[in-house]
This record gives sequence, structure tokens and C-alpha cells, in this order.
Amino acid sequence: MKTFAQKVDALFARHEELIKKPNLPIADGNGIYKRYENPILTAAHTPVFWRYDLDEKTNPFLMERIGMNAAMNSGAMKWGDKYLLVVRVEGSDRKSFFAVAESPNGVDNFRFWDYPVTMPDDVIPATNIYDMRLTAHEDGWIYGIFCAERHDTNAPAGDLSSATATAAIARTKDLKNWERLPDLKTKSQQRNVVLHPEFVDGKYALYTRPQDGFIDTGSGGGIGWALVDDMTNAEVKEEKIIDPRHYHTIKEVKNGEGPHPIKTDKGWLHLAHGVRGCAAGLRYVLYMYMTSLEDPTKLIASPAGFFMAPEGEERIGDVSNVLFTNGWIADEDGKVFIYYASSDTRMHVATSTIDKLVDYCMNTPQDGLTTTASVDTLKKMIDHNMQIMKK
Ligand code: M1P
Repeated sequence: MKTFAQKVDALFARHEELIKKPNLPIADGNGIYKRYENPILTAAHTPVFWRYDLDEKTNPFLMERIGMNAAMNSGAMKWGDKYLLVVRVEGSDRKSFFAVAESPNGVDNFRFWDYPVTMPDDVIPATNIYDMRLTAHEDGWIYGIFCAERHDTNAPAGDLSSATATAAIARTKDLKNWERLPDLKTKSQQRNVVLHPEFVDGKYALYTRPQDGFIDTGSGGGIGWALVDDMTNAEVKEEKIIDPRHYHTIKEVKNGEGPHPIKTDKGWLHLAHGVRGCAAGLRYVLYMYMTSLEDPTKLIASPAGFFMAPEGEERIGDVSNVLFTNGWIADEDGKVFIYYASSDTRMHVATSTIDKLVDYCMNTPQDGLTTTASVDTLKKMIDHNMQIMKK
């Protein structure tokens, strides 16, 4: 029979094997991006010493004491030569928290730092926090904007589900020590708020997602834009919708900015999620768009449909049929690492390049919003290809 020490060694060995598993790109993609064979992070990637009490006296059966449920929606940034994620880890108690994981190459060997992030509370403490977008702003701070969820104090007695969503703001210089700033003041609830990396007209610029309720966006028309004077007391006074929702599209029910856009010489490259309803519930997919460098509120490219949708194992999880993104990293050489979560359960990576993503945005036909328009677009491509194929 194995001793306690041998069982502990076996746990660590299995964990090391999981973390060090090479992750190879899947051949035969669509030419736009490459998916990879394995998820990059799961609940099982969290350190053994987060989950097990390793003291034989207090845990003689070597049982998991603190369960982890998911490693999902992660902010991302390059940190020196490391690819770094601020992961939304969800415990089996349903509380999410942030934890940093780093990789030497962006596609495998992601390893969590020893301790999770200690995020200071705002004046009214939140019950749950999640989905951080990281922005290394030109003011010199790294900002993290995330959702703070609280029980709705106006909910009728006995309603223990109604909640409110607010954009919470924190900043750091080292990703270890975080200064919490007051939550964003807005007229409506907000989730998926993202800080633009540059000043615009001398102000901080935010991508917003106004919503009437915790789940339903209601009258919130899509991804918004707002300028604020001061991040230490951020207030949205005016909000303009820059990427609207539309009937019978992949973003009919709601949409939300992913990570902050990447600056390219053709415009700002955006990655977002779109949601539609169906008999199986809500379906979350990723889509892209571009805005002008001269006027970042001006849409200059809006390819039709989804950029990525759940496939295979990605379709299944705690909240099935969901892809969600809040992190990507563009390397100096133009390679782009797209970090996305599937079904609120695990993290994946896909890779592409700036050139390919710009080409995708600029040259994928727009959504004509009707079947007739879609068939016309399709016929144009077939006609063109018929000429090519005759040669
Ligand atoms: O469950 C899917 C996603 O639902 C929410 O996204 P949205 O704000 O667009 O409704 C978020 O709770 C997100 O974390 C989650 O992945």
C-alpha cells in the first residue's frame, strides 16, 4: 500500500504531466486562425496545494478540501517574455476569483502563480467578481476592469437570484499589488467594460455594454463608447453605441467587447462576443470588427457572422454552447494569440496574425441582414470562382 508521502508525490507528478503536456496546432483550419489540440487551462491545472491539505495529520485520507470547478474567461498581456493570463478561476462554491498563470510560449506550459490575486473590495463589497480585461494604458498603469456582482437589494423577499452587474476598476504596476478604484458610475447596469489603451481627446475611453438587467441587455443597444475624465472617479455621462445589435444576426440578444482592440495601420482590430437565443438556450460566439484610427467610434469593417463558434468538446460544459473571450496578445512579429473559454469551463488558445485578421475583417462580406442578400453575396463569389476555375 502506498504511503501518504507516495500518494502526495503521485498527485504532484500527475499535475506536472498535465501542465507540461505539449499543445500542437490542429491542421486543416480555415486559413484565418489555428485551433490547438488541448485546452490550455482547466480546473485540474490549479496547483495541487490549492486543493489538497498536504498534512497527513489534518488530512489523513488525502482528500480534496477546496474544490475548483473551472478556469475560464481570462484577461491577457505580455509580461517581459512571458504570456500571462489573469484567469477567472471558479471554485466549487461558485465564487470566482482572479489568479495569474504564465506560459513561456503562449500555447502550453501555463502555470499558476502560487497565490491567487487579493483584490481589495470597493465600499460596497461584491459577492462575486469575474472576467477581467487588462489594459496597459499609456498613462503608465495596468488597469483591470471586471464585473462586480451583488445581490439586488430591491429584489422581493425570497428572491435570492436577482443580482446587479457593475464595472469594477483596479490598477497595478506589477500584477501582484492591486489598487481598487471606485466602481464605474453609470445610469444602467454594466458588464464587459473595457479600457481603450490610449487617451482620446485627452480622456480615458471605455467600451461599455449597457444593460437593463443582470442577464438581459433590454434597451441596451450594443457595444457602447464613453469618454471619462478620471479613472480614479470614473463616471459615464454620455454613451454612444458603436457596434449595435441587430435582428437575426449572431448578436441579436447581446454582444460585448472582448479584450481591448489591437492597433494596426489599417485601424483598430476588435474581438467581441455575440449572443443569440435558440431552443437550447443562449448561444455565444466570437466575432470581429474594426474601427477607424482617426475616429475610434467609427465602424470601418464588420464581417458577417461568427469568427469562432463552439466546436467538439468546446460545446459542452457548465454553460454549454458558449465561447467567450476577454484576452489576446499581439507579438512584435505580428503573431496573435487569441485566448478564449469554452462553455464557462476551460481555456483555449487559437493563433493567427495581424495581417490575416485585418484581411479577414476587410474582405469578409458584411451581413446583408436577409436571406436574399446572403444568397446574392454567395452567388458573386461563385461567379468569380467559375471564371478562375475555367482558366
Ligand atoms: O455564460 C456565458 C457568459 O455570460 C455572461 O456574458 P454576458 O455579459 O454577455 O451576458 C458573463 O457572465 C460571462 O462571464 C459568461 O461567460
